[in-house]
Amino acid sequence: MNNRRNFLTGAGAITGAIAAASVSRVAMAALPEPVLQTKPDTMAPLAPNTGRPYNPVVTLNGWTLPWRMNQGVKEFHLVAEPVVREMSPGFKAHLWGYNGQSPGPTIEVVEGDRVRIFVTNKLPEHTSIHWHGQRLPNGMDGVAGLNQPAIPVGKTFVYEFVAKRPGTFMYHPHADEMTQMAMGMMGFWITHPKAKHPLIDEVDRDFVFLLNAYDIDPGAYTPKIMTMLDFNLWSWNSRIFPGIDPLVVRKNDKVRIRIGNLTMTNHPMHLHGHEFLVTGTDGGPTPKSTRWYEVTTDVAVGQMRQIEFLADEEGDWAFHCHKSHHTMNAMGHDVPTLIGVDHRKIVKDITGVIPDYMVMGERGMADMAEMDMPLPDNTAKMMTGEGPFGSVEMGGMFSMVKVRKDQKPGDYKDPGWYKHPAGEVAYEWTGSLPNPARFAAEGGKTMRSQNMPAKEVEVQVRKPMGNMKH
Ligand SMILES: [Cu+2]
Repeated sequence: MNNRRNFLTGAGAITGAIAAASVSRVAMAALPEPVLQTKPDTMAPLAPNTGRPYNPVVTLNGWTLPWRMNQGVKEFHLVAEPVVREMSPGFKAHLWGYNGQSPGPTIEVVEGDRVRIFVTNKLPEHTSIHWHGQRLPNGMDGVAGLNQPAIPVGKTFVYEFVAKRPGTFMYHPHADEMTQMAMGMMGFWITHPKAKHPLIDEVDRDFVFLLNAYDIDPGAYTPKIMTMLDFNLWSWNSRIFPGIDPLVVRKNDKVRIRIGNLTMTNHPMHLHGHEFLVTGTDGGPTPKSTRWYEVTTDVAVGQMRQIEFLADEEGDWAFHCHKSHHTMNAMGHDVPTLIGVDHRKIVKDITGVIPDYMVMGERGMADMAEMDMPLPDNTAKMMTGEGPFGSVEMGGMFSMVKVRKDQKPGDYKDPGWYKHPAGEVAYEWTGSLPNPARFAAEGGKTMRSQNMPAKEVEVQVRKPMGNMKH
């Protein structure tokens, strides 16, 4: 019997002798116990207690996978399986992921580490894992059919390679990719530098999260997998605001945030109150000469961006995708918005006949945040974040960087809302409001038009239009 084949046919078939003969010169006793995590909380950084030291990352609403050292090899065990992910409090989705969660746990290693990852397939169909961005032997790249046979249901495969270059990477299936990624199968991989690196600064806080998206009908539990662009849940690490934890930092901390995009569209990520540098991409750290300060950086499909800034302004600073449709949650009501149309008189009559009938805010969409409209069970409310001054009117890809001078080093606990110093909050003007003079004199124009239209034209913007599934 072919030893390698035998080794690859599953956990039951593995013995130390066969493994040693077929896959590696390093003897392998047994599979490492898979570690599972079912809570969606942000776990404390996992300080390495074996192997070489490094400064661990913090996975937003996620965790880092523990490993075991086996004769100098870092061994991890990923289990691909159906999971239930709480996407925000009270809203659970039936996804696929790894080790009890979607996304899977973050894997952290050090440049030069020899890594062995056992992947057990508990999905109802075959799978594989592609180690997005890594330098590795071709047969370890994880494209089913091209680099390896797909991992059949119930079987365990082994990937083994040296983490050659430091940087931020992702992992995801490369077998029935459309389905499996739409169902939430993905995770982060960090390779820390082995020594001081001229382009990689030491930071006080190092956050990671993936941008992902789902199309789950209101009241349903399972994502629709055929959707290409019209997703209705825009998430970070399969969480939507207000279910996304804040990024808590101490004033004057040097902060790094690593963002990977495994959705089908780009996301301009925007930070308030600070300027950042893009210090890394999929290809590793960026040369210093290419760095300039920004407040928004676009993360394209399949890309990773690493941003860094000095958190020297106290406060609760918004951090979000700048596509406004991506900071909303599910809208399953196929009703056009009619801003400016007063429906009050007729709505009462219609709801008597059609209980679900709803008019989308004739004064804009802000009503939606306050209106406690009846929703099917297990539906994420559209814009529900509640701040210290009322509704934040945000959902989806939104969180905050909370900068506090009294936050302890290494403490990630939410400090609550920022207490603004007296006189530092925008306030209502209660004096008189003079009319701008030019309106009366010049009809609102600083220069007269030469050719005025014969009839006055006035347009109304209807926004958003049509099918509101965002
Ligand atoms: Cu976006």
